[in-house]
Amino acid sequence: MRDVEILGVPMDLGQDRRGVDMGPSAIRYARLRGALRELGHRVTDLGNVEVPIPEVVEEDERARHLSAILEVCERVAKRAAETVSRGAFPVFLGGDHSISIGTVSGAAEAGRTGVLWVDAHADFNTPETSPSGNIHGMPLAVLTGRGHPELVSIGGEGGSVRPEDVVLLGVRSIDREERDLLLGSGVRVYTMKEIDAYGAARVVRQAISDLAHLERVHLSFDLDVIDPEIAPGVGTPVRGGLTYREAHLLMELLNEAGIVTSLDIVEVNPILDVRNGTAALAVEFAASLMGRHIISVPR
Ligand code: Z70
Ligand code: MN
Ligand code: MN
Ligand code: MN
Repeated sequence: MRDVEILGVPMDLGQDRRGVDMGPSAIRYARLRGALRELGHRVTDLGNVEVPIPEVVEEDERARHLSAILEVCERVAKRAAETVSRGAFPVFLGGDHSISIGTVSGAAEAGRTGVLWVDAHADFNTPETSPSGNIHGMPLAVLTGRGHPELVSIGGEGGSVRPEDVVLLGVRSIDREERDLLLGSGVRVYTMKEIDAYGAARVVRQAISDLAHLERVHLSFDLDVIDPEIAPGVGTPVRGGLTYREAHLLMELLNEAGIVTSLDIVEVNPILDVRNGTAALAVEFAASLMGRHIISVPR
């Protein structure tokens, strides 16, 4: 049983498609709190952090909406640090993936923290390499100390996490210069190619052992890692993603390993979704991570 604290961050400033700001509502509507309570956890919903809408914030060419995102992430980091200092397990609801600059930085205040970044994208651009200027394509670079200095400074000097403590899983869309930066970084990368070639079980077990030296691991789960045929409610769908069964297996193996200490659920876009199915999937996966077993066979 864990103390779980839910915090919504309805931010859509990190990318161009409207709708991810409704992600926290969609995930709550899909009964996240009830699902976690049924597993025996004590769950508190802390509500949402206030986020300005794109209509009222300033643009910025190479890092769009920079100052507003910076300001929100600083507040999110504070809230995240409060939750982990209470010994609770935080679940952050996005919003686009730029929120993780705040969530991970705050969670990492509890001590050295690893990151499992599960995403179709690498999110390893900087304002110099980014083809879009969208900050949701930059958070993992920022967290490892690369990119806009003001964003990097949220996690203190050199970033919030060490590249050797970061594993990226499920990737299948990387920009050229982003790729060069990522390959030189020391971050471990398992693309869909490895999952197809070796199977999800083997790759996930390897990822878990890569992170086994850490007492704290943050799971940042971008719903666009799931195949868009079953998870259409995301801003940037990319074909060839994780199946329903692969994603559950990932969560079940993580649950078994017991290594995850904080969670983001990001990039759910209810406007593009079909009957809130993507948010419902997100809740199912969160429940698998937090202890749901369909059947448990004693060994
Ligand atoms: C692209 C960029 C991205 C999420 C799309 C896309 C990045 N590499 N990240 N969806 N979550 O614009 O930087
Ligand atoms: Mn704008
Ligand atoms: Mn992402
Ligand atoms: Mn993505």
